[in-house]
Amino acid sequence: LIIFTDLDGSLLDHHDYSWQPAQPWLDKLSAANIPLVLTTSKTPAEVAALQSALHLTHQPFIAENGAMIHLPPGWRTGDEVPFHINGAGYSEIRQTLVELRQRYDFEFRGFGDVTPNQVAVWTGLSEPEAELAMQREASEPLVWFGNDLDFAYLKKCLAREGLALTRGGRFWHVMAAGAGKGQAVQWLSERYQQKRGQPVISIGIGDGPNDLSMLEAVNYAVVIKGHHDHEMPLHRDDISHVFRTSEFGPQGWSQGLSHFIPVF
Ligand code: 2M8
Ligand code: MG
Ligand code: MG
Repeated sequence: LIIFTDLDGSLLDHHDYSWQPAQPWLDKLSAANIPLVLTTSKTPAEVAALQSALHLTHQPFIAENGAMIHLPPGWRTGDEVPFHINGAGYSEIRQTLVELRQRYDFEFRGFGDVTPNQVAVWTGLSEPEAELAMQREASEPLVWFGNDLDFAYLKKCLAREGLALTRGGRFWHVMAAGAGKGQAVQWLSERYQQKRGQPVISIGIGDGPNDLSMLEAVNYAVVIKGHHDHEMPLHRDDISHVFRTSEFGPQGWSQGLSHFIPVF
């Protein structure tokens, strides 16, 4: 068994980023040696900090919505690098966004346009935490201030450059088209399978539209009640494979695990 989990709004509370209500379940997973793979839109710098707070530093993780996969020592073969990057790097993404904005007057602000204080105000993170969130490697979160028509046009322009927009809890995220949490989960599941020499069963846990591809890529899906009104449609939406929680954040997270792993 492997568990892939989103952070904000799932393992972490949407507002204060706490995970206390999930602590009993975190302890059970670690006692049973069940890998918990953080699968998030956060940066590698943010995930590394959280991994050590959660005592998960020996695990691989998926950052920046699947654009970055980190393999810890012991997971790499030969001259393999610690990070796998899917698609365009950050400076390339920024350059494309800035050029498009100059040409069409698109109204958006990305993390690369603002100060750590502004990111702290947007997110509720502290300024030092905001600085970690601004260390982007392969995706750019942005706030859109324009109208729907212009947004649709931005989407089209980005698609021509091989980039796509996906929706997080607070921001739109620009990243390589085709990269995503689902693709990264699939890639990493295969690595686990190779390492163990047997098929693995996976549970995915997420609350937002950017989690849908991950929830499709796992065997069992926990859809956490979200602080948004987007529908969370899944292809195989039957009660034996998908559980939708009645609670938010880390409470819902625990509810989901208790549903699929009732023996603990
Ligand atoms: C950003 O991501 C969240 C996740 O859903 C969002 O879009 O609301 C990230 O880019 C991340 O780096 C940051 O920690 C987070 C803080 O709210 O916002
Ligand atoms: Mg989330
Ligand atoms: Mg997320």
